[in-house]
Amino acid sequence: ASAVPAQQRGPWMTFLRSLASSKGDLSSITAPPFILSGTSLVEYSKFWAELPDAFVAPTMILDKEERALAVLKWFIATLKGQYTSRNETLGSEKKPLNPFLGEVFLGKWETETEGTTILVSEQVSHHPPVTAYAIYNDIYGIELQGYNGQKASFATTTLNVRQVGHAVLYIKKFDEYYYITLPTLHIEGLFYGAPYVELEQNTLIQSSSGYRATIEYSGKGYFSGKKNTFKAKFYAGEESAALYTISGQWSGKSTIMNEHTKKESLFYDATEHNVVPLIVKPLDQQADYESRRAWEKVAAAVQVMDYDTIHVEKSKIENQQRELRKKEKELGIKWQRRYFELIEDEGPLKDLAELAGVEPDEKVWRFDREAFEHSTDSKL
Ligand code: 0T9
Repeated sequence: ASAVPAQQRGPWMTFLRSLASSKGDLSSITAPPFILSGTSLVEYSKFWAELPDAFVAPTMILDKEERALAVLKWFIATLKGQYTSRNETLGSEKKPLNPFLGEVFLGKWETETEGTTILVSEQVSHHPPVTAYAIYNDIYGIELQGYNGQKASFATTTLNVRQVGHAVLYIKKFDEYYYITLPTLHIEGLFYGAPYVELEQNTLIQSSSGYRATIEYSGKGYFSGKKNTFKAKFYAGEESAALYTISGQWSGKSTIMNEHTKKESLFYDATEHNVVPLIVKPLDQQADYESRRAWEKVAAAVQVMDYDTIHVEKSKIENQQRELRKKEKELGIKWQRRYFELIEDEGPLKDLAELAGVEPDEKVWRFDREAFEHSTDSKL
């Protein structure tokens, strides 16, 4: 049965055909209204810390092995929000709004135990699209930084999406880094108009303490016949025998097996965890380059599936951007990123990437916290 509304079946097939002939960048393809979301991709950075308790938990663990396991648990806990939340709230995966260069999304989580956790997300490149973000909690001394883009390719009925970029978690108290790679994914259910994400391949979490976790993903049927399954191996240093094996569903329950004692226990239950909503300033207090304010009219039109207004309002933003780029060219200047800078990857992260066996990016986007704190945007 198709989830495509009857009048949109033609446009949906046209859209699928343009997906098939597109060369990696999906952002510019127009999709029928029923599949559009009024949320910009720059917002998706929030999924890393919607569970502030899991985010800060590693900072309170003195034992480094236990701490690395807590980082793994937090990471597993983020997956449900990252990859299934549109299905849960909107009925299927939706096509996010394509962020413009310089678009920012800011917010904070306020919880009784964890205090304030801050999110700064910025679109730092438009062609190809790249979003950079920083999330930090000063009370617990933890910070996550990262950036990501996507390379897509279409094969028969699925859309394959490779993620570019990585995330780095830093724990101040132990001066410890965790280098996190991003999984590849594919979009299923496209033909029926009910797209959903399946993760594939793996994620690597390499700690500067030496601990390392590899997480392998699969969709329905590969490991267990259930969707969203994973199998993680947890290692100390260069050792080739895993200390623990963690497996199950990242959107449900997973268990941890101690490879030495062969004892098994519950690792994480995603169904018991409730996300803490991010607090975002009211629209009238936001700058015009802030995501929700900039896209306000488009988002409202998406809500009521008013295709003409979506088109008119989107074009306004796109034309504005074209004008900006033209001006920059005339003046021979480059767009100044607000809170991130592209730097040569020297220092501890390069070593960590090498330790993890991943090819380090030559240049990486890093948060300029001072620039952020000196701006009015830091008044959240
Ligand atoms: C980083 C995440 C990412 C962004 C999204 C592929 C995708 C854009 C990128 C990778 C986040 O940390 C995690 C989750 C979901 C990813 C999105 C799923 C998706 O479908 C979109 C792409 C661009 C589309 O919208 C494809 C067209 C559409 C018809 C499918 C709904």
